[in-house]
Amino acid sequence: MSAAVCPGSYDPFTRGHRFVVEKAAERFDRVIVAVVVNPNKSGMFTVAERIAMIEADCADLPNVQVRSWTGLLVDLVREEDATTIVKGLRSETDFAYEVPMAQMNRELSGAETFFMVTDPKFAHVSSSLVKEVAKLGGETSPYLSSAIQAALMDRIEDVRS
Ligand code: COD
Repeated sequence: MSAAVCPGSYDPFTRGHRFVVEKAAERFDRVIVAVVVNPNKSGMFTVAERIAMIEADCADLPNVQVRSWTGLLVDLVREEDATTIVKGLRSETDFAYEVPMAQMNRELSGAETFFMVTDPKFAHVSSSLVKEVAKLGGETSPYLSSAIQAALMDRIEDVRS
């Protein structure tokens, strides 16, 4: 049974992230979406909130599970009995950032990283840019599910009030 881990911050989960997870779910028996906790960074959403949003967004993908992780990614890969890490690629900037991590992860544990080239319509989409657009009153529906869009607008309102 093949299993792959899709790690990320997912603050919040965008349609670009969803594209990668969906493609992975078509190709692996089991996909574990891991919200990787960065102890030095506080996000707009808590890890529990991110997990709930991703679970709702991926409810139609029965072989996708969502969980959090703190620590070395390859330890999660081992714990989940997976062999593969799946990452999304938007540009040569992502490529340059990801290749050393892929090489390190292979050296540490033998885990391979598969790269999913994103749909061109999501090539400019990142969680941080989408949050900025939302804060400044721009339209985010092309980049977020309607539930995540509503959660983001609520959070922005909470922070303002
Ligand atoms: N289209 C397609 N893919 C996308 C898009 C998009 N529009 N946006 C983002 N992605 C991809 C990213 O390239 C990434 O692969 C993934 O989706 C998650 O993206 P983000 O932005 O939510 O998450 P990042 O980039 O902040 O997450 C970084 C990780 C936590 C995945 C990374 O730091 C990591 O692997 N950490 C593990 C720590 C570790 O083990 N380190 C030591 C060995 S390297």
